[in-house]
Amino acid sequence: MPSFLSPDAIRDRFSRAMSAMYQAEVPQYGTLLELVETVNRETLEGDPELAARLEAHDDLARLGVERHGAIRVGTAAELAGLRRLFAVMGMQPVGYYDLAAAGVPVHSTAFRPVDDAALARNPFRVFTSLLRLELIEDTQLRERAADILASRQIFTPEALALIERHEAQGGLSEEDAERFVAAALETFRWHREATVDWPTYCALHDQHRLIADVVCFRGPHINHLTPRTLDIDAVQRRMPQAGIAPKAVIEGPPRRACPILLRQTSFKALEEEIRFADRQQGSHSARFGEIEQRGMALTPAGRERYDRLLATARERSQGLDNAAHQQVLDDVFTAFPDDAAQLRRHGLAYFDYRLTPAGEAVREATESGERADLAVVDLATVDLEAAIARGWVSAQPITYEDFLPVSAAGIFQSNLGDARSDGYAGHANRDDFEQALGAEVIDELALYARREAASRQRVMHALGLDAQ
Ligand code: OOG
Ligand code: NI
Repeated sequence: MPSFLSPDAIRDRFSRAMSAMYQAEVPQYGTLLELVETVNRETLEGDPELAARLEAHDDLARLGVERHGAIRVGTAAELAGLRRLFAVMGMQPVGYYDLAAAGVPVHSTAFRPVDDAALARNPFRVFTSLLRLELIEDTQLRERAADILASRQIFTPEALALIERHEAQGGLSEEDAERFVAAALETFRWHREATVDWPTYCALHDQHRLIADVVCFRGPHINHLTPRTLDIDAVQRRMPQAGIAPKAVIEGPPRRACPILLRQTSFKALEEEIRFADRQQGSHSARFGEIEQRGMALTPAGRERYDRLLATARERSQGLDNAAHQQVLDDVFTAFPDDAAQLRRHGLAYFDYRLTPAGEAVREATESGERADLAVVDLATVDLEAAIARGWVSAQPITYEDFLPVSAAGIFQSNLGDARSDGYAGHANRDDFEQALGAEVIDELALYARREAASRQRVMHALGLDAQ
């Protein structure tokens, strides 16, 4: 058996290489990283408890590692190729996001690691959007765009060869993995030269800037990377002082004692010099930087409540600045419990159950058949809630590892610079997306539910309560 480098290690190397490339290409992203680092450091200094918690989870060392990036592709073949490329790094398509309803002619998934150990090692995800050419009304332009896309190859021959080798062997050696990372990086590089002439660019751009961004270049340049911040409100506030122009508002839920889902904000895409195929000089803007702060994953019931409250808040906060927008969110979200025990009892969020030291003692007593110490307890009446109340079991919220379509649309819109935000007529079409991808997307909610159920079953079994 040849020895392979683990997919987690390949993903870790790849995300670091991507970060280095992006910092070199987009200096303002480096400035954002510095600001995030400063705010993270100050937050930890002011909150030793948080620092201890991160340290205990081995999270401090990885705090500076990017959490996600994003790309956009134009054809089914490109999307399917990316699925194979990301599989080398243990990243699978999770979730389906329809953004057409929010005025962005794409649908998307996130390639990400799935199991806990892989997420803990390096959670790097790539939010990947497929352009929906069928939503371009002008037939001639639609066909022209399809022709241009059909003639490009976004993967290098070496990347393709190594993907095939990975599929044939079930892994890559250290040396091949190193070559793979370098070759894969080429797909996501920025090109200062467009593949089309200026009039073609303008025609596509007039339809939608996103269409020009996807169609007019050699490949799906990485359009942003996203580190983790411990205080997104502080970074948003301090961006202007650092010479960075933030988008108008932080997307997602408000700040909470028990953070839920995902909060995100970004700086606006920069105008960059481009040389067109007819030697015309011009510019294009696509690339920006983003930050994220994650909270707990919500159950379908919790998510439904979140979506409803968010819609209410958005209606009331049209046109407001971030401070006022956050105030509206705060007010509206008072209807959403902000206490871990309540969130659990109401079935609004997912939890990971573990035995406490007291629970371990019960387990040992159970295993050795000495339950005398428990004689006072009628075990038949002890369910999970009672085991938690007795201090035998702890419930840790499960972190949300995915994305939010309304937030994603907000990030897109603020970087497209278009006033247009009316929805496209087309319906969400998950089947088409999966057809293009060549696989089904994994249901993110099923992943959380499975993890919660497994942890529940483990503790109940350990306590000898699973026979009930
Ligand atoms: C993707 C925007 C969505 C997120 O974090 O929600 C996104 C894009 O602009 O291509 O990255
Ligand atoms: Ni993003």
